[in-house]
Amino acid sequence: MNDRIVFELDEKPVEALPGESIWQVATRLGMEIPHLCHADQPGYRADGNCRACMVEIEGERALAASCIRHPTPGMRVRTASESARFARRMVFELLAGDQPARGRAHDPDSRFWRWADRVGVSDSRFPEREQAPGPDFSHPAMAVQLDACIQCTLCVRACREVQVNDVIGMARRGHDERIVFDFADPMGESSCVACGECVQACPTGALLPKSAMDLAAGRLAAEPERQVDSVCPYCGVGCQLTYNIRDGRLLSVTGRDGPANRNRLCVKGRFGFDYIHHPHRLTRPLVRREGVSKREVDIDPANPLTHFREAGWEEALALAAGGLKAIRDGHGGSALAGFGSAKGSNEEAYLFQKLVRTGFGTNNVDHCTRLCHASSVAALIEGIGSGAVTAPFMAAKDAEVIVVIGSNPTENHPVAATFFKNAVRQGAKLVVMDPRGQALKRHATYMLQFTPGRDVALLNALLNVIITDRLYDAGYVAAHTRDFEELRDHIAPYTPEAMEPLCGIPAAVLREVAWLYAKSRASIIFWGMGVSQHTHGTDNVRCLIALALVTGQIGRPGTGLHPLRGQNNVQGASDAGLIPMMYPDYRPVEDAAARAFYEDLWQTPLDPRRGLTVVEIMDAIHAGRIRGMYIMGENPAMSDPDVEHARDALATLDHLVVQDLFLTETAKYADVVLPASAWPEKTGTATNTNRQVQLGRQALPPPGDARQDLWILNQMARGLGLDWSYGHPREVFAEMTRAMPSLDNITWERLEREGSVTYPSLSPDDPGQEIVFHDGFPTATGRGRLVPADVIPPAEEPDAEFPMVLTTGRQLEHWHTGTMTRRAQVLDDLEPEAVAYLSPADLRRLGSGPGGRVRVTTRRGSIELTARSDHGVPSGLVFIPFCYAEAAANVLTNPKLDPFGKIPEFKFAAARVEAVGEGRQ
Ligand SMILES: Nc1nc2c(c(=O)[nH]1)N[C@H]1C(S)=C(S)[C@@H](COP(=O)(O)OP(=O)(O)OC[C@H]3O[C@@H](n4cnc5c(=O)[nH]c(N)nc54)[C@H](O)[C@@H]3O)O[C@H]1N2
Ligand SMILES: Nc1nc2c(c(=O)[nH]1)N[C@H]1C(S)=C(S)[C@@H](COP(=O)(O)OP(=O)(O)OC[C@H]3O[C@@H](n4cnc5c(=O)[nH]c(N)nc54)[C@H](O)[C@@H]3O)O[C@H]1N2
Ligand SMILES: [Mo]
Repeated sequence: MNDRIVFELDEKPVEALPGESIWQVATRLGMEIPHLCHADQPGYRADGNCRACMVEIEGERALAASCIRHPTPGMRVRTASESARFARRMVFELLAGDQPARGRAHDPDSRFWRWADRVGVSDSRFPEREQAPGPDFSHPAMAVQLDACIQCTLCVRACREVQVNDVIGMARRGHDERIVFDFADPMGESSCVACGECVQACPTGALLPKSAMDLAAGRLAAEPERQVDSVCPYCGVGCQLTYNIRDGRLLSVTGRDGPANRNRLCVKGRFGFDYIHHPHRLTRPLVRREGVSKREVDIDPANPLTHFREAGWEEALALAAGGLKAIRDGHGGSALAGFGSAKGSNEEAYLFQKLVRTGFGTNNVDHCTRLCHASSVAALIEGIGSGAVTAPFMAAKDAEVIVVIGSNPTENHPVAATFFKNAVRQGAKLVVMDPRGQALKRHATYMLQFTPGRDVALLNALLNVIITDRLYDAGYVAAHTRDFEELRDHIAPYTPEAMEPLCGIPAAVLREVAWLYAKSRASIIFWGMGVSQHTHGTDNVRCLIALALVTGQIGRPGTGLHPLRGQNNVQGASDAGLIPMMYPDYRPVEDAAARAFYEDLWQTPLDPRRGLTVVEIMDAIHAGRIRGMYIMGENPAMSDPDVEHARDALATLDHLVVQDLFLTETAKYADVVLPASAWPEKTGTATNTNRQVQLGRQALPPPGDARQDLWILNQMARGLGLDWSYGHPREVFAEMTRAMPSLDNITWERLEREGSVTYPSLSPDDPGQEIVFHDGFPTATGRGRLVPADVIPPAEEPDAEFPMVLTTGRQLEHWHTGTMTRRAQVLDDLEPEAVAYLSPADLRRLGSGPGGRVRVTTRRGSIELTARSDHGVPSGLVFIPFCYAEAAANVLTNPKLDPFGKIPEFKFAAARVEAVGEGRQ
């Protein structure tokens, strides 16, 4: 290749890499050129507007902005010539004059002032700006003080080009030019989603995180004393971040350049951390008071002492483990069950399932994956022999067609969504399939807003077109799949014309989408709970797998199957064996060879029968078969379907131990509550949706007498008669690498050094295989299996009494059952009350308006909450987030299970909605 560019930089010959600017070459070679409007960070385009980086180029009269100027062969550049330095100093002097003097600066240590120091400018000869705009403190998380704004437009690029939220823009011209939110709204009233990217980008302190400010003075109050690199505890994206710490508290959080986030964060990752400092944190073990009934759960989490008494660790652990041991010894291990956590580390998840399997003597161990992607994993293991993603979500950048089905990533995987939006800006076509019109709609080439629960009808129609019109990849089908003929024969009647009335999408559109997906150079599918949480969730995923397999849209860059995993560590917890039918690495408990392997490793005989799943465990409690439970880091009294039934089960238990950060709805039924460590208080690994194993580091100690989850697990094991003595998580990780071939070549030391390694990793220096299955699948035959699916109606269809469809899910600001985010001030300020989203038409029909109260009733129960008008919601549908304890959506949901994944139908129930009281129209 002839793209070598040799030129002269400060009289030395240097070489530019392809595409490098002069600034980048100089910086790479260790030279310093000031820069303000240029962020040398992934995703940021150089703009060259501030002129702080000017250099002299021989033969040119004007100086050049080095961040946008590219070298040409033989060019002679001088970065430190007198004229370049003079011009740069002048730029800083002018800018310094245009904002509060350093003594009054909002951030006296901003990038601007640090560069000003380096170029030797401390104040300005120029008069201060007369009419600086006043402060805007309307947003709960961020302060806007445009008197320090230098119009560098970094925040505009952050908002429009990096996170693609399109809120910040420039308005007016010339001297009056200024940044605005939407149509010059106060930030707090704009459509800002509070990702904070603009705050992280701003070089002057014009945008600042309120958490670190003295608001009255309008300035940063404190610099962090120390910083700790870790990973975000919220979703499965796995953003790397830095905690900024002062006085034993998290002052603020900054995004780091991790492989899944490239410095980006969302509102929860950036502004949602103060839950760890909330006064409701449990700081002492609690024991239920003598004689207090478990039907008596009207307990204020601020004051548990009405129903519980405090106890020392020794007593609490003796009671906690002793109660479980007594049940085991009296009724056998299968009278016990455990729910582990996808919010903790891999090491904790591994120890939890080992404790249940070897200490309780049962496989009754499960976790929230059952309510989440259990159906996806069932279909993936059946179809392609592996339950994890075949490609990371970053693969979207190499795709020509991106399909997002039953997933709302702008709210639930917001940082992943930014990369989808980036890909669309680069020319990829986005197809969104969702009954609700969600935020990605704006970026979509096709928005298929189809009938809820009719995924199989929609997807079978696509398969029908692909097979009938011979759009499939016959070579790939012959080489890498089996049972094609069965699928072909099965799919024949599912023509787009036949499916149109079922799924509500015109046949012609179904044909276009089928052609688009099949014929593109590279198509990739992302899916979420809208697909998995149905009694036919496994069938839905079988169709997605079939789409990818018949078209060969898998195993190459820009192709694949990606179930967007939910919890920060649900991939890792599942890999570690927190599943009733599988040991670590998905080895079936009923497989004698697998059992022998783990019996040998753990030096204990193991139960050969598969255990019960989450919802089955609740039923088994009612049936008197399960009497004791250990629940760590899950809140089933809010997250299970038909939650009154689940709460009733919890109240029936002879013995319940709950290990959490707060007195959750679940902990209210406990005999013993063990106060545990939040993610920023522990060190451990977590595995994100991309199969990236990442290291989280402890930033702070747990409060009061709360303890590390790992320590508590050790003590509980000892109480059950196991001789555990795991000290540091690295010891557990070392055992895991012996138990789990998927972790081959990944060591603790490597993670400490590299921060993130993708599995499978083929050698100690292989960063990991991001795209898998380019030449076959880890199935018995090496082929992917095509499994046909029939259209099965939802378990409960609307009727005269319950004429509407209830679907449940999430909001950007809140996490699941709200335990953490409703105790994070910014998040709670942004979404403070329980809401039901209805179409404007239905609201009118109900005689209510936005802000009015509605009662939503299903065959399970009834809740009252505030109505919100949403144009994205089709008439006949009501959407309710399940995070509000005062109006718990799961009082309403249907617990009917998918027969394969055992996942309940959270996304479909027949419901009735009525207005109550006056609407505030
Ligand atoms: N802010 C926030 N982020 C989260 C979480 C959180 O609690 N809060 N939780 C995390 C977890 S554990 C998970 S699993 C993920 C979940 O992330 P998502 O899968 O995005 O979550 P949901 O909001 O439950 O549902 C997704 C979409 O399914 C659509 N849908 C409803 N019914 C149907 C249907 O019949 N068919 C189809 N195709 N779509 C339908 C809904 O309209 C919704 O847009 O989010 C993770 N991220
Ligand atoms: N209606 C409806 N219900 C649903 C869903 C839906 O879409 N609709 N989605 C389902 C899905 S996908 C999921 S994943 C589940 C989630 O259901 P859950 O896992 O039950 O929900 P979370 O609120 O995430 O519960 C996590 C708990 O762990 C605690 N915790 C956090 N960090 C730690 C830690 O480090 N140590 C310990 N010991 N505790 C910790 C928190 O305080 C909280 O109580 O909900 C399911 N339920
Ligand atoms: Mo989930």
